[in-house]
Amino acid sequence: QLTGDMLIYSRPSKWVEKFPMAAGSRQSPVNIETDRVESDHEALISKPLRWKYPATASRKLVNPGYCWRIDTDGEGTLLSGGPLMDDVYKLEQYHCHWGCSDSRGSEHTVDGQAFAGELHLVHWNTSKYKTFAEAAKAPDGLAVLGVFLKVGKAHEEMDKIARLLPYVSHKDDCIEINEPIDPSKLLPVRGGRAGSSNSAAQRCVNPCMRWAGRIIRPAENKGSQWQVDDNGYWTYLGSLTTPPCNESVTWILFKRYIEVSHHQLNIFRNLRKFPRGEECPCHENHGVVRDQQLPSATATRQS
Ligand code: BO1
Ligand code: ZN
Repeated sequence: QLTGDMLIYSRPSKWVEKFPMAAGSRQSPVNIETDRVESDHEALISKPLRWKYPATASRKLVNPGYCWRIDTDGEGTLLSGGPLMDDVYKLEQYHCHWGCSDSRGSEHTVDGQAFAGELHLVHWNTSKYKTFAEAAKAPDGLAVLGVFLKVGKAHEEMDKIARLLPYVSHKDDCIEINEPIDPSKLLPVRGGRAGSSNSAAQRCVNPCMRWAGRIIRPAENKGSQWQVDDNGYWTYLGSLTTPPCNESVTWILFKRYIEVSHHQLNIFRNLRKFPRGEECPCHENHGVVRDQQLPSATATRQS
């Protein structure tokens, strides 16, 4: 009998017993087939995606036993536009998924390829709901911004987190964050890119999966100005990737990846799954691509 957090390490087929939603029709993660996504310029470009994350919003670093997670106070944070239209979402927390080797670790895959990790920035819709818990039950309640991690050079902002992880080495460890950690510095900058196909050549097959051509981000050193970014993101309606698997997430996955070092990933892998006394490391914590029950499903099974 699997209980509590250990359920997270089991298979989705096991989750269903306790969380019927895990058998739903918009489960995440999915494989993104880059030549079968819909180019929805009109709808998505009319409301460019934009975000604002004051570094002071990152309050606590937590080891819940299956990842590292930074809880924010949400103050001054904002995600809006793109598939979210005019609704304003606030950042609740961000956390990371990784694998036991550098060749796996992301939850979503791109044309069947996994990345070394995947960062998730979890937001909730403050325009429509009063609390995160209430939003988590609604089909348009949550928005998760996903960033693929590739092994390369060490990431400066990620290093601030990596340096703090020894203080939360065991499950249920938690520390207050005193130095500013800026989540917007964890988002991709010019250079890397998830997927190899020419985005202009993409066509519509999966009605659930869309491609957007434009993102707007705050210009560097110019707080109030927005900058256009043509590399874009993939977006689709999905779910939390772990129990309770709520089908409440608008997923927004950046096409471009960020680089982290092998050493930084090893620091993640060294986090412990259990409270002090038991020393089982969290070598991997990524979910696998889920069966999709869409009318024209493009998601593929992964064993
Ligand atoms: S993820 O971003 O899809 N990997 C994801 C998965 C689970 C959660 C957040 C993001 N969190 C869960 C909490 C539960 C809570 C639920 C929704 O969100 O761990 O405590 O019940 O309410
Ligand atoms: Zn996640």
